[in-house]
Amino acid sequence: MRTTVGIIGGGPAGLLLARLLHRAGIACVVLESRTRAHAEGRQRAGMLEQGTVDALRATGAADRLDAEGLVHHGIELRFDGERHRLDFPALTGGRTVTIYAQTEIVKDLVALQLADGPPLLFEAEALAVERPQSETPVVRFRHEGRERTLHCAWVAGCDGSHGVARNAFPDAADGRTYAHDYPYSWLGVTAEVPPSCDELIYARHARGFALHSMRSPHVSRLYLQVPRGTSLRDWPDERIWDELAARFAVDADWSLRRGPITARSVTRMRSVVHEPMRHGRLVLAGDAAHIVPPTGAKGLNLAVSDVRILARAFAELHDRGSTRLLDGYSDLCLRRVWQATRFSYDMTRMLHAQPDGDAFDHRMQLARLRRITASRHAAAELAANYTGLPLSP
Ligand code: RFL
Ligand code: PHB
Repeated sequence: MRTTVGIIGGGPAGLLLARLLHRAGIACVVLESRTRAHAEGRQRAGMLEQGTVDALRATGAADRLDAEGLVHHGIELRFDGERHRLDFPALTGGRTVTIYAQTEIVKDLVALQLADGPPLLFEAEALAVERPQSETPVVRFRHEGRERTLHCAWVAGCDGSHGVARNAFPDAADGRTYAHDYPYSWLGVTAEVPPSCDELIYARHARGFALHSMRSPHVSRLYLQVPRGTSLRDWPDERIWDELAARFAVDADWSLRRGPITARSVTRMRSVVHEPMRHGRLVLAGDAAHIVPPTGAKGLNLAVSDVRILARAFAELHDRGSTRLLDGYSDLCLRRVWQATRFSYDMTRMLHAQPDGDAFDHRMQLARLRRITASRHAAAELAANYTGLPLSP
């Protein structure tokens, strides 16, 4: 097989890149290692920045998002038994965020691509990227029991945090991985029950962090901070609901609706940034290049902003024969990536109980939260980051 851009990974980054390239008249092929059902069913992100919504709209992939997405005008911070709302439009000059599940974005993009897009191969596992520094890189992959090759002009590694594209980068002195581990995980559940709130609740509690999110007016999505290494076996449904209720408890009249839990998982929390994001004719985008803890809701949004920049760079090469934007791709993305990494780190540290935390840590967290709820300036800074910084901050 031959193509212009070989895309490894059919997650949000790979699928959106394929859509953008297709619209720019650039040939590409997407290789996805898992089945269609698996790729479409992975429960993950839910909160989209305005720029992410705009990007999906611009590719014609937002009909269902526009009909079913829930536009949110703020979030609630809970601590010390108090509720504090941050009004995003008032703090940011009119910006909002949208709740629409990553599973649905993937379904919408897969449907479009299979209808009129470039080839998308499921159960096609990339094994290695060869000759990334030559003008003829090759992706070796396994499909239908056979080993095959995809000859490309460029390769985009959109294969997530466990992908293989990254392995083709040399361990050279100018390349580096920066990583930070947080000493806790998130236990996430989806429940068939209407949300107990209109907007997301981020709760700081001495027992640990809790987040109330949603997927639709009938489906809630909730998260609990749990110790690293936690097993789901130790968390029967009753215990999950009791713990959520304790952490969301407020002095005012409010109660948590309970319902059947339909999905559950435990996710490790970490920050990782690989530098640079390009090696020869191999470029990385999304989780393949960086991971953030979910507290700031930035992972999917970063993946989308990477591929928006990347698609523009490929279009400039295609239309004008210039590699100027591709040459600047890594630096431009990394500036934004580090801003999102900082924001996710700060949100995580401010809201989670430190397992070995002393009374001083606790007081510092409360002081940070009080500053945000007391100062319009501090609240505006959080709101600007949460709703999304400009494409090139
Ligand atoms: P993905 O989604 O991991 O997709 C990578 C794809 O590559 C495939 N693949 C391969 N294909 C071929 N050959 C190989 N060798 C391959 N190896 C892997 C995989 O099967 C997969 O289909 O990466 P991508 O596209 O970069 O997208 C990134 C996002 O998925 C991720 O950042 C977000 O889900 C993070 N995230 C959130 N982000 C937000 O912006 N807002 C949120 O509210 C939010 N909440 C979350 C989250 C992530 C979570 N977890 C589970 C980590 C909540 C959670 C709990
Ligand atoms: C989610 O709905 O899954 C979600 C929302 C906001 C976050 C993290 C996850 O910060």
